Amino acid sequence: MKHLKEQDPEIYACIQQEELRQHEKIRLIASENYVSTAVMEATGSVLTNKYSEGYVGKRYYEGQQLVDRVEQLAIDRAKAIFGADHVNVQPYSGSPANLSVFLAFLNPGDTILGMALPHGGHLTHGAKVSISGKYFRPEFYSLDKESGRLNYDTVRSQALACKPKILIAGYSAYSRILDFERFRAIADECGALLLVDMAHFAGLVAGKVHPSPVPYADVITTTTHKTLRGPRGAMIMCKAEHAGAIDKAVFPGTQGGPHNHTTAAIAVALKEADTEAFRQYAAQVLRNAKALADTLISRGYNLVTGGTENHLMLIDLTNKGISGKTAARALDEAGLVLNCNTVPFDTRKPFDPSGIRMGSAAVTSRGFKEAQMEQIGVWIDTVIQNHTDTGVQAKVAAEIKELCKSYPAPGLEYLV
Ligand code: DSN
Repeated sequence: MKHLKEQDPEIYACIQQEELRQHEKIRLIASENYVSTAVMEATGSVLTNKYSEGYVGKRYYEGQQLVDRVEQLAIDRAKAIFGADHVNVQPYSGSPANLSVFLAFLNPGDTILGMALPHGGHLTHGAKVSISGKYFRPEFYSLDKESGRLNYDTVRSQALACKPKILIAGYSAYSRILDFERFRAIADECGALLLVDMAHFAGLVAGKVHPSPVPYADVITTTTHKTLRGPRGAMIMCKAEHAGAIDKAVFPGTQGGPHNHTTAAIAVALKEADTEAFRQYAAQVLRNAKALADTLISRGYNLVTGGTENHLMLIDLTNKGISGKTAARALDEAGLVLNCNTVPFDTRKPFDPSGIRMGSAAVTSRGFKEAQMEQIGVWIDTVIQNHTDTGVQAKVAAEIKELCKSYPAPGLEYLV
């Protein structure tokens, strides 16, 4: 980055320090990952200089010879991996992707039914602070109080009562596999379209270690940067009959020109995702989550739903006498980066809730296996038990730095 270093030393210094932070801390934020150097190179390419409003073969600007090729490669690769009829690779990220789906099928005031945000749903699934909750009429299903799991009979009776135009299946903090067949049946019974937001588990679907929603959903949205390990971006997949409505809703409905550098990086990430190495990564993500979950359960931690079937764990810290925010801050000081999170039926406020959320994707990308996950569980417990002790935090941080030297993160190998 010699040009950046010369021209903008302040930003250069921030990026250098961020590289170090990502290298020497253990990143457990369930929505984060490390992209490959190839994905990073495509993201930082001249494609950022080009305007391309429109779609392949039908653009409003000239000079699209290579951009068309890039976008078609991204589409073809997504179709090959996920088996979808139609793919739009232009959404800037997950929230605009979901908004585009609403624009395609809803009028203001129409009803949508999704998982409640405090129960693990997403802001864009109808939360009242989001445009999805302001312009449409959101209804929510909750998790079962006893099991912490979805109760499909409850989802069904709510759907039959409120008759949503769109039924949403998807989450940002739920550690179980969704029953897509059941969601499909409920959507059919109440006359709704089924939207699956697979942002969190797209990489697990691509890696063939998680059921695919493609045979069941009318429309699927996903970000490309979580378990899928691509750049910040998103895709919408749908059945052929919805292709026109989706494309129109993305452009010109909610967006202008696509971010071609991101499209190229998505194409690269999808090529990587169609390899045996990626399938092994996806399988290891699951084993790693289970190893960490089992370690924490054995130390008396209360995992919502009692465990995990994906990359994600949600822990209710109420029985440990510490809030989610206090725990997350202490853990960050100790080199364990995660986020505080509401738990179902939380009595605390979202900014300082009762839980913490973790995921195993980023650590798996840097090569951690079950033994390192068990060690992470021990460190988490040690820091939480001694959360006011900065000496303990410093000691754990030093041990983590040492461990990370043996597991260079993709793209940051030069730091070891
Ligand atoms: N905010 C993301 C997450 O952390 O799960 C989802 O968009």
